[in-house]
Amino acid sequence: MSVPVYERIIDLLEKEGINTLFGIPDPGFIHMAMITEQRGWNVIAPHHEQNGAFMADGWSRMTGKPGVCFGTQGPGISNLATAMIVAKKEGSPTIFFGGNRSRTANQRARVGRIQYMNQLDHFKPLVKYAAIIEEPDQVDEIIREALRQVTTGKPGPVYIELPLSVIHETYNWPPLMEPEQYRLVEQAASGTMINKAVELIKAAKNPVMLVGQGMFTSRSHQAVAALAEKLDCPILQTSGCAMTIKGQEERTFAYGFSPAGRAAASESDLCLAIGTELGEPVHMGIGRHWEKGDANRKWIYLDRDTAAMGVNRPIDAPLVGDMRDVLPQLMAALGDFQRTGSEEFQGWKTLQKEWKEELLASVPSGQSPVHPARLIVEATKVIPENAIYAADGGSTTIYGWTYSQYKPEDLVWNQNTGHLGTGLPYAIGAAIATKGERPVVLVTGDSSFLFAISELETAVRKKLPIVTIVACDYAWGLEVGCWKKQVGADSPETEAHWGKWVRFDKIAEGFGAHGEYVEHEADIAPAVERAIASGKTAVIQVPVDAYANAMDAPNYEEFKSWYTDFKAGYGAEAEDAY
Ligand SMILES: Cc1ncc(C[n+]2csc(CCOP(=O)(O)OP(=O)(O)O)c2C)c(N)n1
Ligand SMILES: [Mg+2]
Repeated sequence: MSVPVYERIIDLLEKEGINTLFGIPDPGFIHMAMITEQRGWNVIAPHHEQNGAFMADGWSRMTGKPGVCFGTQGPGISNLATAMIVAKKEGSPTIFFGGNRSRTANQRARVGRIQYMNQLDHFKPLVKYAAIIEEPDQVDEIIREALRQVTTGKPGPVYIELPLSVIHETYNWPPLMEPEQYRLVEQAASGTMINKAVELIKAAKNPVMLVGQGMFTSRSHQAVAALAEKLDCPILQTSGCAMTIKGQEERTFAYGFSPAGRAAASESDLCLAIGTELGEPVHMGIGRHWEKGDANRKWIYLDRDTAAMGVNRPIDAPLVGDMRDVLPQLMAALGDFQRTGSEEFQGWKTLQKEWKEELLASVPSGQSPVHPARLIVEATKVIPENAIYAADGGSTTIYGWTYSQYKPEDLVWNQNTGHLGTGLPYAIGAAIATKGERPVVLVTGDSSFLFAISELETAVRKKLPIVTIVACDYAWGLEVGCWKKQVGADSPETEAHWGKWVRFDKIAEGFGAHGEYVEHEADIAPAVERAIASGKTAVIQVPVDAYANAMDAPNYEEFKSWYTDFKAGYGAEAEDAY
């Protein structure tokens, strides 16, 4: 049957279970938008293409499927460039479609071509794969290569260009194939290495599991929980995966940001690292909390990226594969083996409990403006079980890591890139992915919220239950701290502060959302509860103690230590941190 190019692309994406498109439709994409909506897809137009790409990323994080976004020729697609860089850094499988003029425009020498640039040359270095569909008969080949690239190895972005001259052409395509016919849909690990991992696990006295964002994006929560129960060992959260699997609360400690996490890492004799880059925020598995016992600690590393094995640190049992396939494989190989947690592990659980209680008791109360730690405690203690947590901001995020009373199973935030302004778009993507059935709570710094605040309209239009809590110091708080620490108490803090008169609650109302301005700590939790119960898009503005936000972010030394050039055997001082 003869079908236009734009429709064939949708057929191919639909085969992968994709049903959502983010972008601002223009003549290059209106037909695609129309046909997808007719088929029951979600089509979401953001107010900035970059935000649309971040929404696609948030959607992908909650579905485990590639996100799809598009931008019009010239300015629309150039607005997507940042998001391509971020997707590459974050390992987000995002398909970026760009419109363009007809293919002949690419070959012209004339100047002054309106809304035109050689897009491929600009974007090629930013993505894993970039191609222009020049002829209809290339559609299947190029789209399948795009799907192969985003989902294979380290997930990442691709760029596919659709010139106006091609998008409406029709063609008689062959029947659609199943994904397993054109790409790797299952990837189990080497049997030899699985056996080696089993031996290491059986021999270990104090194993730990270090679990990163890969668990979350592959939606492998339950498989990780089953393994942790079999090993009866701690789950150490990387900061990118600061989430807690239901039923695993007692064994879950933040690596680096909790005394129990630090103790478990340094006392362990085996680390099973899953879905993490083993990057600087976990000191590459070598520095700081790993330094003690490094010579005798064994490492099992499970990741999809063949080329990541043994790069940051030596690995004893590399398990290359998709954790959806490797975790069941490892469980089967372990058979009826069942560990009983060590005495040390019991001690870390007690340490964690006591530390949490002490921490809570130490949070300043009765201050005006509210202390940022108090804001986090009050705002997070009433978040319901099924909520998705989103984070954005500088000091606000650091306070959140330590003081959050909510243990999210699903957390969307931009940990690897640290790209501010992703919070609201991620929240929107996550809410769309869960069909508005789960509340999304975004805790954000005020400056970060302003980057994409226009998307409040999108959230209202799509009727999304997103509650945003804005910690207001009317400043780039983390940078204010840098000024004070590096230049001195009387530093000029050039352009680190901005208008104290800004009212986020009123801006929210202007967009059609519910807005509240809360000054007293006792009013925070009721406001959050009300907003969540309303099921509507809501913004709660809470002024916070700006000095504390800048200067007292907890575990700041730990955060600073991420920026260190670790060497094998590197010590705990983090002297050369920035
Ligand atoms: C896009 C982007 N620009 C700049 C930075 C550097 N940066 C990191 S934290 C921060 C301050 C964030 O301020 P705010 O969102 O108000 O949070 P606060 O620190 O005040 O809690 C800045 C500028 C960044 N990470 N990302
Ligand atoms: Mg701020």
